Amino acid sequence: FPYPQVMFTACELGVFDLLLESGEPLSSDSIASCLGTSTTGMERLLEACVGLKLLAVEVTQEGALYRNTEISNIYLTKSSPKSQYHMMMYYSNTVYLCWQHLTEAVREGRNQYERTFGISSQDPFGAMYRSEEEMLKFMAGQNSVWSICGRDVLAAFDLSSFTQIYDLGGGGGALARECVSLYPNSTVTIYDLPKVVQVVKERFIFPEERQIAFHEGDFFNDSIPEAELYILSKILHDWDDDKCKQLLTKVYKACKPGGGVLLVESLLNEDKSGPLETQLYSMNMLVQTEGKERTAAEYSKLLEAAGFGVIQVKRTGKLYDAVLGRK
Ligand code: ASE
Repeated sequence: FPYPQVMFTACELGVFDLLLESGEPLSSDSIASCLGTSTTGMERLLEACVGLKLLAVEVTQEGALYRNTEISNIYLTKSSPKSQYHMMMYYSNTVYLCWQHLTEAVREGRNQYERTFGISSQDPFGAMYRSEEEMLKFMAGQNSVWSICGRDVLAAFDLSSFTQIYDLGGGGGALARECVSLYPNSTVTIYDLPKVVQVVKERFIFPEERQIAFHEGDFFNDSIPEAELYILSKILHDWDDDKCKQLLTKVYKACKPGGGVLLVESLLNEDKSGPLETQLYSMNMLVQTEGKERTAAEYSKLLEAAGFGVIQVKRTGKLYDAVLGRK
């Protein structure tokens, strides 16, 4: 049964936000009337959320009263610093639509933008960024995961000797922000497509954040400036081996001697027996991109093919891991 849909719908309707703001348990009728939904639908949604332990219920003389659990307060309310609300909305309104065509994706071995949205899938990011609204949802969704594991991936290695850092495909900038906070002597330049950079400057990074700079470009077709460290966070998993080697070779040429590249990815076990989360991410890469999730050995091979020498791997125990290659 589609458990996540229950969580997505409760998020989208604002159930968790309302219960956080109210500060006291509420009845199903009052939640329905505050959120402008049917009572019969809301009652069942709340009961299912209790079953999923996203809400707690307390039965009083006036009837059932609902409140948030700790998990939903932390992750499912919009205003929490660790909110995953935007990721939920991206999954609910985009990712899950592509998954409707998983069977065809497996038959054909390619992403499902044409079937799902009626748009060409030649250029996956052209398709993913088909409107400014879609692009914003993706950027906000991608940002939210770094509130949970941004520190872990950046602290996996001591990066304090690198002061000039480029975050290639840095998107919404949340990882860049974590990076300058953890390494106060560093400057991080977010390198991304012009339309992404314009939006990140307007909506996500404030001008006061002086350690963060911007560079508009397409890393496959435009030049990559010289730097000491390049972060490629969830970039290689979007592309096939040829494109990955092409990009890494370009990064290697641009990289200062003694510099390096930090890959931030969700690593598969060497025998691909897990983790389940990563196996499912890899299926998601099939329906949405041209890439896949890989093992540490597979990433090491790609790095070596591009010229990188000493390669170190750190598993964080969270969703995303870190691989460092040195020039
Ligand atoms: C990408 C990351 C994601 C491209 C498409 C994507 C995510 C969802 N769709 O680089 C977020 C991370 N989730 C997964 C499944 O990797």
